[in-house]
Amino acid sequence: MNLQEIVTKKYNKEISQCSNEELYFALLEMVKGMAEKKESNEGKKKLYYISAEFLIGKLLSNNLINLGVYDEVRELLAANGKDICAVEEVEPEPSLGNGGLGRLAACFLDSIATLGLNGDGVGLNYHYGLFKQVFENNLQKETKNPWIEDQSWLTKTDKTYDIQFGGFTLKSRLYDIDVTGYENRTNKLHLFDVETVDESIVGDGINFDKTDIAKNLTLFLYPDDSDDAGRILRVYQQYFMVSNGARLILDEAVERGCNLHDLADYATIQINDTHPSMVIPEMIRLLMERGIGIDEAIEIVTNTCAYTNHTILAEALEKWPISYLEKAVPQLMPIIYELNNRVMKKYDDKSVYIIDDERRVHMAHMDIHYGYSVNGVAYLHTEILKDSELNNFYKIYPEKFNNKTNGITFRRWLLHCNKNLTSLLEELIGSGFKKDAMELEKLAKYADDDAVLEKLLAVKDAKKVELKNYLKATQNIDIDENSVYDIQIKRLHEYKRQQMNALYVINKYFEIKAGKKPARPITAIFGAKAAPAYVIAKDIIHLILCLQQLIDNDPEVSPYLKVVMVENYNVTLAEKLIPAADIHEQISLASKEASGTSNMKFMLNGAVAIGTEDGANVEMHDLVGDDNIYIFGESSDQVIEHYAKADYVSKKYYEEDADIKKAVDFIVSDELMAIGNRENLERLYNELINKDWFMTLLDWETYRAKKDEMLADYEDRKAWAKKMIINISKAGFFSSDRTIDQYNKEIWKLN
Ligand code: 26V
Repeated sequence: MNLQEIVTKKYNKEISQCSNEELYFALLEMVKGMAEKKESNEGKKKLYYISAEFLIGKLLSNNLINLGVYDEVRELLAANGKDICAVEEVEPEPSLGNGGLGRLAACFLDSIATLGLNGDGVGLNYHYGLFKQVFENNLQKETKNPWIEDQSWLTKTDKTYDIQFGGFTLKSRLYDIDVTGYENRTNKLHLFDVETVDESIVGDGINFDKTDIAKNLTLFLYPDDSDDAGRILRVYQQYFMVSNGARLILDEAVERGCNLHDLADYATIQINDTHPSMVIPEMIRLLMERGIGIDEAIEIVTNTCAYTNHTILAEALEKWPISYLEKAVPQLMPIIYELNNRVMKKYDDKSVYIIDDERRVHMAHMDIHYGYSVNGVAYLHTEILKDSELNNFYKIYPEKFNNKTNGITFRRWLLHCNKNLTSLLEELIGSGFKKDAMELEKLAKYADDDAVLEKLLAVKDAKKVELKNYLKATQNIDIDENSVYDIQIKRLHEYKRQQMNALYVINKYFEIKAGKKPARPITAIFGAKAAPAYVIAKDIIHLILCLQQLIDNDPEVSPYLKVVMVENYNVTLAEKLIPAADIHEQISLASKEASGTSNMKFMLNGAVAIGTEDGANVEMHDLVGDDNIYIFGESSDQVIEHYAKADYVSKKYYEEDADIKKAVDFIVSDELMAIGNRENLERLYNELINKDWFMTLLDWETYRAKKDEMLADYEDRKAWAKKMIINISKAGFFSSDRTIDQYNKEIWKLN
């Protein structure tokens, strides 16, 4: 049915008479109908991308683009006096992910469908997602983020399983979301839910009874893990996800003619970080239940599962106490013991055991021993895994280790979010880049073409005005479209060093006060959610919000400097912020950011990076050369050595550098105390001078010098536009189509 037919059937109205909401629901129905008609790949072997997070963002526009009807729909709406952007606004954004890892999973699904591969996603249907961030008194507060309406992208299926936990059983139900490929097939995102979930148990903010598993299992993604109850709930969630996933995989394989002994010819499972790692013992258990002996079951599963590592941060590598597993999933423990015994018999090295001396199960260790592939997510990250973090495993299984540098879908991060730039590119190099991102290289020939550079700057200016209007309309924030937009958007974490950027802002504030005005006003934009229990991260948000208020109210400084912390940073906001950025901040402590993916999105949209040699920045630097990226700071080797020698002392930097001292002291100044809370600001101040585990002060001086250099260079508009065009021309490598093609050729081998 076309849109008018649906509108007539649903509302008995003309398109022009419908509200934006009615049009949204009608389009939803239309898209679902179109997606259903697309065939899926019925190849013998199928990929299952299992992930606790799929940060899918709004789906309407993307689906319209991928189905090839976006322009047609936009025109039809316009002819009826309707604006497609206003209809898009109606769609709620699900927050089914924390950040990069979840967004990567969503980009991957898009590319898997676009490349026509036989592969689906498997995850959980969290009713309230992660959380919605609100600011109150310059502090982050968490509230629930409901997104499931009567009509939604979810399609209820009749697939249900009985999932057994220690002492009780829960009935699951599968919901599907269509994943439309760009002018290609449609795949599925399978999200499991529990029938007994009870939304009414959520009280204030995101508080709920963490022990009532039947009622709370799929309410939230990763609830606060600062206490035992929260952590055990994560185990329940993870087991629920993988037990359902494993049953679905077996059912589908059998339907396609698999006899279970040959499962690895029918299915491959990509384990996205360690959250789904229990799929290994669970699949072994299910195969044994179906009559396969343990040796063979282990072999089958090892040939089916592949693991992706997304971080080297020790605190993020999951190690579950046996006591948790005994309580939640006792049926897995005999298998986990057996897997560990086999490792102990073979290797005389405790560091590779699955169970440690403190009776904790190292999920990554299980993945590496009992999977056939281990990959990192950027060149440097994989090298660090091989050389240090997982070196003892690399020595045992060198053939399992491989790199798959992350990527992003250009459908969402160019075609959808930056139609102005897309049109300009089409005008210059044709539309081949939409299918083959490497064709962006053709742009390089325009790097010295003044007329093209002017047009590119005009596109950027238009997106800057759009952002200004959007922030005014949605958050009542005023920004100056003639200022430099300097943007840092990512989860709030000390290793990402938002605090270093904040100290730069403080330093600029002092310079302006002292009469040294920047050549052009600067707008420093931040967007970040902090984990609810991550105290210092919340203190950093507090500092940034206090700086925002202080500067806004200082007429001496505010014409030249503005700080903005956008509320509830999410995919939708990223789509507005990224096309408008002049400068993007990729300033993690070298070695700590596995890859980063916003760096790729900014690059594609013609922003220039200031960054450390970390994650995918390294590859970006190689691609664009020294002139088109601003690199500063100590190398990952130097940082790793500081940790090994324990020789970094932040106090030394604080005491020996007057500018650092002045900026850090300002955190506890009377001016800021008058706005903020003593407790938060003092804690952050003390952390920085007494601990600073992620070495903010180490790189601060080189960061400041590099950013000043960058801001000076920005004033040569033509030279800057050339940097923009070179960044765009080299961004093709970061298409997730390239990444997925490599996963398929080197790991999945789908036919
Ligand atoms: C998780 C946790 C959980 C406990 C508290 C601290 C903490 C810190 C970090 C994490 C990260 C988990 C894994 C993750 O999200 N990694 C991100 O994956 C992206 C996609 O590969 C990659 O671009 C980012 O660099 C990486 O941080």
